[in-house]
Amino acid sequence: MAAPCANVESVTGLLKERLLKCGFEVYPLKIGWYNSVLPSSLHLPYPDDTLAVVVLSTPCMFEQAFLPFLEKKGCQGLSDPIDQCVRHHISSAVSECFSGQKVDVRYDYELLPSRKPKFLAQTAAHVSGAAYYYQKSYVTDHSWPKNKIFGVCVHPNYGGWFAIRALLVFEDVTVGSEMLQPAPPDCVPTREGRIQLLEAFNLHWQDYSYRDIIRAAETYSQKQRDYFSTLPAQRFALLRTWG
Ligand code: B12
Repeated sequence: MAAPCANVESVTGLLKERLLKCGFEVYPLKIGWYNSVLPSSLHLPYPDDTLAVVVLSTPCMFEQAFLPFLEKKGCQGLSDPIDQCVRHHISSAVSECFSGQKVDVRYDYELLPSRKPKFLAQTAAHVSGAAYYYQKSYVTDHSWPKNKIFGVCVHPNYGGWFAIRALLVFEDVTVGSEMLQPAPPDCVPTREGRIQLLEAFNLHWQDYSYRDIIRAAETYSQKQRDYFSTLPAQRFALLRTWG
C-alpha cells in the first residue's frame, strides 16, 4: 500500500483502539474536502492534503464513557459534564498515541474570538462520509413555517442518536490522491422524508422525533434521555441524585 494511506490507517487505527470501546467513532478526511464546500472565512488554515479525523459519540458513549467518568473523576468546576468527559477521553488518546506530533484538537462547543464555531461539525461529518448533512437548500419549492431552518445530519446506523464531538487535525500528516472521498449514505432520499426531518429538527427537536427518522440500530437509554431532557443548569442536581 502507498505510504500516505498507511499514514491514514495508522492514525485511525490507534484512535479506534482507544476510543471505540468508549462509544466513539472516528472518520478520516482531508482538509481540502472540508474547505472546498465552505467560504474562505470559514476555512481551516491548513493545506488541502492535511489529514483530519472527525470524532462522533454513539448512544453507548453515555454508559461506556460518561457514567464511569463521573464515578472515577466526578465533575470539576462548572463546565458541561459531557464536554469534560469527551475532552478527557480525546485529549488523553491524542497525548498518549501521538506524543510529539502536532495535533490541533477542536471541540464542537468551542468558539473562535469571532464567535464562529471552531469547526462546522455537520460539514465535517458529511465530507468524511460519516453522516449525511440534510440542508434546507436541498428541498426546493417548499415554504417553511420558520425563516431560519437549520440543517441536520443523519447517521446510517444511529439516525439522529449521536453527536459530533471533535475534529483532530494532524498538522504534519499529509495524504495523497489515493485517499478517496467516501459519499455519506443518503438515508433520507425522499423529498417528503427530508421535509419531515427538517421540520422535526427545527420545530420540535425536544420530542426526539427527528432522531427516529430512520430505524436506528441503537438509541439513547432512558437514563441518557432523562439526562439530556433536563435543563443544563439542573443536570448537576440530577447527577447528585444518581449518587
Ligand atoms: Co446546535 N447542534 N442544536 N445549535 N449547534 C449542532 C449543529 C450539532 C452538530 C452539535 C453536536 O452534534 N455536537 C448538533 C446537530 C447534530 C446533527 O446534525 N445530527 C446540534 C443539535 C443536536 C442541536 C439541538 C437539537 C440542541 C441539542 O440537542 N444540542 C438544537 C436544534 C436546532 C433547533 O433550534 N431546533 C440546536 C440548536 C442550536 C442553536 C442554539 C439554535 C445554534 C444555531 C443553530 C445553527 O446555526 N445550526 C446551534 C449551534 C450554533 C450549533 C453549533 C455549535 C454551530 C452551528 C453553526 O453555527 N453553524 C453546532 C456544533 C458545531 O458545528 N461546532 C451544533 C454555522 C452555520 C453557518 O453552518 O448552517 O451548516 P451551516 O452552513 C454551512 C454549510 O451550509 C456549508 O456552508 C455554510 C457556511 O457558509 N455548506 C455546505 C455550503 N454548501 C455545502 C455543501 C455541502 C455538501 C456541505 C457538507 C456543506
